[in-house]
Amino acid sequence: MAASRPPVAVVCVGMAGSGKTTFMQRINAHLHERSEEDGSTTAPPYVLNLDPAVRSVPFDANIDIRDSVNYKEVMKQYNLGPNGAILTSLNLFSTKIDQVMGILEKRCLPQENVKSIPGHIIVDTPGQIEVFVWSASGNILLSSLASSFPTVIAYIIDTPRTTENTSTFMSNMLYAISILYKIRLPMILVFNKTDVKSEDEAVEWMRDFETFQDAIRKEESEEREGSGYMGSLLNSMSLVLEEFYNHLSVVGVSAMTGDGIDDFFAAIEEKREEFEKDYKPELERRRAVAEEQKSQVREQEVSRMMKDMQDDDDSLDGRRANDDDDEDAVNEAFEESLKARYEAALRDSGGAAATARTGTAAVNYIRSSQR
Ligand SMILES: Nc1nc2c(ncn2[C@@H]2O[C@H](COP(=O)(O)OP(=O)(O)OP(=O)(O)O)[C@@H](O)[C@H]2O)c(=O)[nH]1
Ligand SMILES: [Mg+2]
Repeated sequence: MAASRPPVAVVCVGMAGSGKTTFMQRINAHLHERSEEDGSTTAPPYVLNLDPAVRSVPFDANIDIRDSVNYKEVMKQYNLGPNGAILTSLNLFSTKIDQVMGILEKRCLPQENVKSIPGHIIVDTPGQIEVFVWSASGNILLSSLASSFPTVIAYIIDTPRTTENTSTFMSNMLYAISILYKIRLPMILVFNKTDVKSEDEAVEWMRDFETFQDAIRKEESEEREGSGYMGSLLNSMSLVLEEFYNHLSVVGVSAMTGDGIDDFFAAIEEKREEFEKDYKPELERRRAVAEEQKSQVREQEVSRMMKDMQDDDDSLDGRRANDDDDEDAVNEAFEESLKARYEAALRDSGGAAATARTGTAAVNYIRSSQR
């Protein structure tokens, strides 16, 4: 593998107990082996643990959220329950995202004088999936990763549990969709624990909705009298989901035995290309829109402030009735230059801090900078 291209970031998400951490351990071991085989070009993976509540991880993490945030202390200090403490820990960690990205970019992006870089960055996340996926900090972490590296979501599924019945299966698929649409990054469905139950049934349910509908009918005839509304909902959902399934890669693996891991990495390569082709331009478009919105807010801020100044001057100088044209022109030029300076000050201070300086405070700021 060429050392000149950036590694792909693989973020493992999935319901509690689906096997994320065991899967991380497996792919970590696999990639270490691979790097020993062709050691000269690809370094071992760079490993991140973002689960603050895990007691011990069965792999060496290069960056571990537990090194910077003490989950138990967060619980005590902020008087929080387990989920609140995980969320707060992630929030605290995400305030250091610049440092984290600095390290990642230094260690993982191609550089002169560095012989080999990792082919993959692998990331473990908390079992409280909603805390990670639906929080601002999760969003910050993922979008920062995706801004520097091709990023793929591995959605880990507990196959034996998920294929227990059609409604559990459908619930899990709907969850996967909600994550796909929320995160908007390429996703691989990883049917884990295939040493206990093969993924074949699940894959067939996805690929052929008639098979899924047969399974619903079978369940209904066996035990579910009176649950007709569920059956018809599941039936219609299976039709709707066909399109969604077409956009996903599906692999069956056993994190325990290592079965299917090569298929997983083949899917990662596919998704890396998809990221570059489809997702990256879209991400860049969204970033440009956000930047545009920010600069509009800045403009409005400046106009409002200039208006405030105008009002101040009008009330003070209302008595000076007949300003001549020359003076107007000078004032206009002066205001333009003030505006430019204020805009520059806003930009330099990153916007957020400076946007707080509104109204009179901003006027004072500019006036003091005139002296
Ligand atoms: N049989 C079998 N068991 C597995 C496999 N992968 C994980 N497990 C078991 O599933 C349980 C949960 O595994 P973890 O890796 O801790 O799952 P997790 O998703 O990280 O769990 P949380 O972090 O608590 O959400 C453990 O008992 C694992 O041994 C597998 O491929 N086959
Ligand atoms: Mg775990």
